[in-house]
Amino acid sequence: MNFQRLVFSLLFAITNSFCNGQSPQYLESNVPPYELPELLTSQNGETITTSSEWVDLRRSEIYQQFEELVYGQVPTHKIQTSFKVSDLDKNALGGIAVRKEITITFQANGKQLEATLLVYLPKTVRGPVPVFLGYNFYGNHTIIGDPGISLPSSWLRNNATFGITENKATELSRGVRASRWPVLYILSRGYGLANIYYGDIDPDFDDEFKNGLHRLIENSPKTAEWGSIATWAWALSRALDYFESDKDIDHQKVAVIGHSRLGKTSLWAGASDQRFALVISNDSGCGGAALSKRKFGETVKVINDRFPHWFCDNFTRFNDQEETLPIDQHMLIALMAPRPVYVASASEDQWADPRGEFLAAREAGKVYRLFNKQGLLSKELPKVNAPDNQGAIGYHLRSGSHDLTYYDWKQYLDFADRHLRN
Ligand code: GTR
Repeated sequence: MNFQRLVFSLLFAITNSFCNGQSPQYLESNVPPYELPELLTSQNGETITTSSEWVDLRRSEIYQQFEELVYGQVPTHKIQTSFKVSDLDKNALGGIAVRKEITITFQANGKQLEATLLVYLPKTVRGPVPVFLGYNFYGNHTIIGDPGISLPSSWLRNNATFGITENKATELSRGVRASRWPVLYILSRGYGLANIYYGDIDPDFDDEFKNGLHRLIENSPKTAEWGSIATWAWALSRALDYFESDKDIDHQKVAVIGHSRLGKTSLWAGASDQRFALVISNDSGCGGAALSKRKFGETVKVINDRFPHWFCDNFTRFNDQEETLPIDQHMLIALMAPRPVYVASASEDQWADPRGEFLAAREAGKVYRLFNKQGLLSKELPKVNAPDNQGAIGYHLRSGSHDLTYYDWKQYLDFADRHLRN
């Protein structure tokens, strides 16, 4: 690890523990003894032995528990969604790509909200192309220095380094997050990339659900209703609705990807909407791929205290009570079965508990076996930069810090080639 990264990792750990008022647990020897809830035993004690028993019975039991206790149900109130291609450049990025912007309009109770879906498609590929779909943290214009991308008008988190002040997007931040989105590389591998700024859907701060999509619905969410993660996940499905109407996109080959809180989001989107053909969680940690019962790094109480708007209120019942959770995150990963799913961690990202992410991904393999699919091959946490990715579940522990890098993308594209190109 170079000196700068070491300092950054230490600062990150110190800031996190400082914010929490309690020090995070980073010692394997202090992980409490825990028992994972059984994937293959139904609530009335039946053992699940076939894929159809999983599909017909167990899957929905587990899904409902996550809905009620962790992420929250989508309110029954109907939100109308419509799409309009608001910008099209058939010669983008020096002529190698098609760039589209689709304005998504959400309407309910006479109010409306607009979000912009940015799509790049490679011109070298004929016919509908498979696409990676994900959210960005600072605006679509930050993913590549393309002057044609429109700036978001919604609230942004200030970041002086990125040229964002007064919570507004400026020209200065074009391309500042290009390292996370290697657009040219993705296109060169024959895939499209679709992106939405997550704040277009729900600005990421606790305002008691007065902004974003929540503003369209009169009442604030009930204890089992959606927090921001479920809201972001729901809107990813609306992007998928749009793909079904776009003949340039292969809507049956859409990989949903997210980093960190947006990795939690991609997992919940993949669990909620089985049209997603491949699901990728990059460094998602607590409330994502990491097992909660290990209480390693970020814990349920810490995440609920710091981000009260992310999960449904019921999740706070498990603050410092992880042992009473009737589910754990291996079950979330299992909800993807038999579709391919990839979980990635980073060696310096102990806050997200790499081992807990690996163990959850490995345990989910039990369900894949019902479908005659191989999960992870490794019994122990793989070494850094040695991916375990030959089965339908992929995992790697990248060297380095909490980030989405070219190395991660290379693994995802190779994995997608194996699963989406047949
Ligand atoms: C951290 C949070 C993590 C993760 C991360 C991120 O502060 O504790 O759960 O979501 O933010 O999204 O970058």
